Amino acid sequence: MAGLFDSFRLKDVTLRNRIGVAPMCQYSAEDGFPNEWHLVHLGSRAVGGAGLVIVEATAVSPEGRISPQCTGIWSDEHIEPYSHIARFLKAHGSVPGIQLAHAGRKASSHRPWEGDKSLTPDEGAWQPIGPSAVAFGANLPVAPQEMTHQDIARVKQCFVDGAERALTAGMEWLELHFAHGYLAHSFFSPLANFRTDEYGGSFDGRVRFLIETFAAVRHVWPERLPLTVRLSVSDWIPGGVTVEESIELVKRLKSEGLDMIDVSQGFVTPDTSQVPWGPAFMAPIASRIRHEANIPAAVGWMIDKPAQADAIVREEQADLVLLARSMLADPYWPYHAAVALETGDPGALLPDQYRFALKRR
Ligand code: 8CM
Repeated sequence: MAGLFDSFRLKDVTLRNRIGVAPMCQYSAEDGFPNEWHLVHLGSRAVGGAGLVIVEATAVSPEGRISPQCTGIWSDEHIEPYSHIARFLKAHGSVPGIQLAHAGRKASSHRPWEGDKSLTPDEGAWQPIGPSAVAFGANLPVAPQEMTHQDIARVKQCFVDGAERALTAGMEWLELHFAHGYLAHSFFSPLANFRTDEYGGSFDGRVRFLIETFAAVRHVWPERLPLTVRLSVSDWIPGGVTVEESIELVKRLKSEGLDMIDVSQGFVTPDTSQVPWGPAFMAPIASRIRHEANIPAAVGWMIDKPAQADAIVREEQADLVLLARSMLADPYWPYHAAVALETGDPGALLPDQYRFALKRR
């Protein structure tokens, strides 16, 4: 039975342990270019011992950014700084991954610490797009423009181009962001998709954009490298996405070549009142999806204790834990977890520069 510090192989990629840095957002880029901040932020977590480091939600097109400061990969000029990051992560024992994203109707916003609300035209707002011309609401009151078939084809191609650039940059693990109310999730959810054409309505219609985008990316992303999807598997709102529907979607994605499902949840509307928050609350749901769709799974949310993360892996609820806040609080979370669990060789997670000094006597 595998534990948190056993290696994990998916396709031709082997992670040194079952701990990943979840894709987040640093809201610290200019014109989409990652910079020294991103290198140090991500690099520190590789030095801290993570098996997988996923670069933040990276926009496949300028209008797909959440904020003007989000990273992007919409031009060939973006490739070089990502290759720098990928090289460093790999040199320190982590597999370099990246999440490709389009914010849909949640685009054109201030950074969270600057108000977290829609930009105004004089602040440089742009027109968000989405499946239907219905706003997220609350802090994001701007209605998106309903996407035409031409828009849909263009954005799919942006995901494909982004995947090719990520590969050129040396990324070895690709995740598509189909969660948290951003573009793909807003196609999937009946709470955001009110289309009457073939991209809306029935389950088949609502998953069409996701399946087509995934299949197009799989076509260019090498078979030997993992391709995963982060999915909001429940909207926690009556009439929204359910776990049962998500299992059916995961099965269809699997038949298109999905290698792992990254189980997430919620945020397609501002109503979070029914989210069953609690320690590792998504782990039992990840377990159900992992078993019913028969596919490797990653899980996050409110996982901060080493024993809890280890139990999730040992009980086969998930193959990987993806940590966000815990990693922000402690870049050395994997090293500290190895010390706490007294498993393996914690020092082996550290670079030479630190290992010799921190050698446990
Ligand atoms: C950023 C902000 C909010 C989210 C996010 C991110 C980045 C990645 C992700 O989710 O998966 O919900």
